[in-house]
Amino acid sequence: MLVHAIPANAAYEFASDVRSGLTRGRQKELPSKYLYDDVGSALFEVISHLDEYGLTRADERLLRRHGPEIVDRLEGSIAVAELGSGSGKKTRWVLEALCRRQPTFYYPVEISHSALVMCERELRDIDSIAIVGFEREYLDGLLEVAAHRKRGQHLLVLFLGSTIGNFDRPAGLRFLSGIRRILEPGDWLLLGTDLEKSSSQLLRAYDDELGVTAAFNLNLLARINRELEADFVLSQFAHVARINPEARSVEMHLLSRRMQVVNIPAAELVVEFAEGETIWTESSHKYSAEEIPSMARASGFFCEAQWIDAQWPFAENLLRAA
Ligand code: AVI
Repeated sequence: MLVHAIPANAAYEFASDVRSGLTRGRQKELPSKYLYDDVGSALFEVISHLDEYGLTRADERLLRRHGPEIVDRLEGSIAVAELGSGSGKKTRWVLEALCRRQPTFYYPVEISHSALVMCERELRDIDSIAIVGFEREYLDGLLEVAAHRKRGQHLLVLFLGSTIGNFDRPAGLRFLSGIRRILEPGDWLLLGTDLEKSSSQLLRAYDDELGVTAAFNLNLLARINRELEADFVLSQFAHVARINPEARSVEMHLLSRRMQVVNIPAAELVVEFAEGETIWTESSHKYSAEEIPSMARASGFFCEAQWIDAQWPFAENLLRAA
């Protein structure tokens, strides 16, 4: 696989995001994209196998069952870009259906190098596929993919796994509009969205018994120790999952078990934590099936079709660039 690698300023950006997130007045915060270094990506892969976390399996079930039907709806020659490919396992069903029809370029866009490598290993056996990875932020990568498209070819963008839910609602709409601006009329977006479910089911999904989600969350502090020479003592922080009913989301926090001071030399920062204070590390927004078509319209798409899983409320939405 050809991989276009990440620009060298990533370490500076990480230090500066950590500095601004941990010096916020009311609520300390770290961007959830930093959960996915090599360790975090591997832990997320384990989460997707946990009984309590049905999201990834629902996504994959829908794609396995409806992949050929999804592909039948796309006319003409298609190239596929995937934002946040992860291991690539669930993408196989769409790619296999498309590759039976035409030789296909597949462009995974990922900030995790190890996830790109995993994805290539998972999918390279598909006949008539060429894989070109972009180690980039989503929209930067998509811009480059769009520049590679051939005349008359349409793009199918895959944004699966309800990663859209990790944006708040306004930011999610801005992100969809950002995708739309890069696309041309007649291009496609296949959007996976996790649907609303009971608080108890959500709390189990985001605070599993084995403690894998806790490790996934705490790894963010371990990453700051590794990459920014910080001295977080992991046992002095606890993973917490919380429902936010107004935002219709479940949040992950890291709670300081006592008053403590942490040094982060590479970010030129010394941070104080009060006992019980939290760092907000992620929000996962949940949707009603009915709100997706209006989100699509508001961002310049038309919702052509929607498939909902019978076991775990999750929707696959096929949007056409209007
Ligand atoms: C990647 N993303 C959609 C996952 C989610 O459910 O929000 C990340 C995750 N966080 C905790 N468990 C899984």
